[in-house]
Amino acid sequence: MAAPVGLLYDERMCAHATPNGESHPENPDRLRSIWRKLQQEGITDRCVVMEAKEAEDKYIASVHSQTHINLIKTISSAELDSRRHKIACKFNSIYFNKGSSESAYLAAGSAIEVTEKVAKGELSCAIALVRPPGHHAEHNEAMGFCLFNNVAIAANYLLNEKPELGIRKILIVDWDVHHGNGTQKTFYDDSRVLFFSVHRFDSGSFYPSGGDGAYCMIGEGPGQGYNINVPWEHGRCGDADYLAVWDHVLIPVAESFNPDIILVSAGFDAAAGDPLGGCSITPRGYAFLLEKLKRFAQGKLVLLLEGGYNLSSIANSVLACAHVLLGDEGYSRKLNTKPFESTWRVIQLVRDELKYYWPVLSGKIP
Ligand code: 6DK
Ligand code: ZN
Repeated sequence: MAAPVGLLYDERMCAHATPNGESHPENPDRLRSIWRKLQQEGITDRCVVMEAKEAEDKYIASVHSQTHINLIKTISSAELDSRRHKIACKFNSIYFNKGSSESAYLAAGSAIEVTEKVAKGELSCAIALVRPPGHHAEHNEAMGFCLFNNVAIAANYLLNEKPELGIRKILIVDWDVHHGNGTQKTFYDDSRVLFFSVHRFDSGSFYPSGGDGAYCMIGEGPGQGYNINVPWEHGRCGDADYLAVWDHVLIPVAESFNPDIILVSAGFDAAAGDPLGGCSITPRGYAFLLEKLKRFAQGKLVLLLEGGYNLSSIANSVLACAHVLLGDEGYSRKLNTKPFESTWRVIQLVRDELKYYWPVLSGKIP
């Protein structure tokens, strides 16, 4: 019998919230709305439900500086919210309250926990509903609602701490609408981790603005060719655009790379209705994209929640992904909309940039 599907949810990760109750898109209701939906639809009964465990500092240290770890560790005991607020202002798009440290440690620990269980085969695949999100967090910096880089910590854990599990090559697929700058930096010169990100770029003006998400950022040293960015020049991209990127960039590269496990930085802010993303992926679209990843690495797939700010869009999108992981039929139907002309241009630029490293990308798009 196939190993079960894991689902991690822990109310303690709802403790991270704005200090004075100001509204913020990255709030605890995000997790709760997803969880409620999965309960209503009977998904929670069909999965192995897991609780979070705090990550140990030594594993977080594979990505973050000791200074950064100390800051996150002590931020919740900083005397007053006003003091935390002042510290948060030094960062870019960050808030802290008294629950922030514990939530950050639980999110990173959850990523490690589910990833290890999937790598071992105790779970066939898994979804970890974590927050705060992680993919913007850099070596020495919290930013973009992210405190610790959960996905990078989990990937390093497998590679550095668990060689006996035989995970030598990890594909990270970041479909959050924002570029995963922190993850990119962590593995920029590392050929064991292929980082693939598709995100809004808008000539470098879309968060996290700057040039890091450009298609010419392909990695360096031994990591050259192992960093792939697909930067949208505008919003409105949807199922057909993402599908074209999968068919003409990600899937051919994944076939050549042949990963031992796939970690998805699964933000749902490119979903239709998201207030920050401006894109239009449907739940069925997400299901279709995920289905295409299932045939790699013997189905060893881990979804780690990143962004996504429309409560019903994220709940319905995670639900569709859960159906795919559970092997339910009929959730990933091809949609017959067409990609934008600009999508083909971006895809061709990415293919030309990377064809030297991935010959399968040579030539014009069929
Ligand atoms: N700030 C993320 O989704 C985080 O990638 C995105 C961070 C965007 C910061 C800029 C921004 C707002 C917008 C509206 C209201 C308050 C702040 F890391 C992830 F969570 F995944 O749009
Ligand atoms: Zn995002």
